[in-house]
Amino acid sequence: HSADAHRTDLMTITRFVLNEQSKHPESRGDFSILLSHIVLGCKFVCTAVNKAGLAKLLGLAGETNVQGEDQKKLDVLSNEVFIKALVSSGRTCILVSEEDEEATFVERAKRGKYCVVFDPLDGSSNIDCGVSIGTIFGIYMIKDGHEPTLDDVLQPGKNMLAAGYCMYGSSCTLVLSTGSGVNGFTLDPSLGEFILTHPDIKIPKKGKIYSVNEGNAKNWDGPTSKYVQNCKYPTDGSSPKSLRYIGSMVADVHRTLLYGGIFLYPADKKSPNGKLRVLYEVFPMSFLMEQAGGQSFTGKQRALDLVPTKIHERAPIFLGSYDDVEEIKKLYAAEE
Ligand code: AHM
Ligand code: MG
Repeated sequence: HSADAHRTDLMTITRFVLNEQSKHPESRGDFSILLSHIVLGCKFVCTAVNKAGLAKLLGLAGETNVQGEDQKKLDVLSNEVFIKALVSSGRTCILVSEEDEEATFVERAKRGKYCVVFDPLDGSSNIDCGVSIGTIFGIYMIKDGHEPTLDDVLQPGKNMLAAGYCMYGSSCTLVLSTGSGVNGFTLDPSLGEFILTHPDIKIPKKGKIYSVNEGNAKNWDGPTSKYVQNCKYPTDGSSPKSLRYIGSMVADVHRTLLYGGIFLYPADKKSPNGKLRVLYEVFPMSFLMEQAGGQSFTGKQRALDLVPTKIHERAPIFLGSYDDVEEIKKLYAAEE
């Protein structure tokens, strides 16, 4: 009986990834080890996020703790935890974090073949009011036996080996793709393990929700304005779409993945490249969307085809249900 199996035959994320990797005899368990260090970072941040409100209540924020250290801001703390966990995994060579201006090159003794790009705590404006935030990550692999350089991470998103995010919401959910579909795992706090709860996620072909910061509407270009107008006043006899916008990419994308619809952070007159970062926001989310059967578009091209020239580069982004993204693609094509 399957419900029973669910309760007694627990598919942890480690077991799941080990199973997946066993299909590739060339992999020597390195990826599983790397992932277990990412998972550790996520668990730590989850605990820190859950305690954040309490810490403030007790008057700890901004004060010094027992060791005489200043209380670190949650995003700074999360970054340090991920950097240390990734370096100590012994499986990484280059790390790019939203929090650090420069990439981190791992010292030779601790070096491995993976490059990890990540945003340790995305959605920072939501931290102080307890709304969902998340960690986003993408993984590349360097070619064997060569000295790592920035070019190893300045690669199109389609070259990523794996991508995922962890959402610190009403529960802690980790969504992962290693290039053969998308799977979701929920942290069981009593076990301290991520358990497979959302196997083989597929995004609905068409959705009923659009998600965008409409406060920027006055600066949008023609196709974006037209698309959002169509969401509200459809001309084909269909019902208007609902608007949902949290302002946390992980939460907005997670809802889009499960319920369908479209998430957009378009270019505008003030930010011609939009706001979101190519390497550790646009690419991982686009990778997951495509793996779930959706699409991701920059207004000019398939997002995963983009070749970044700087590690903190930005790009406009339209991602979600296949049919909904198809519509915005047509509007941009008509522009040209
Ligand atoms: P952050 O990295 O400073 O947290 O900014 C990224 C966040 C995304 O999570 C979210 O999609 C977007 O910024 C929201 O931006 P805005 O407040 O302009 O709508
Ligand atoms: Mg961010």
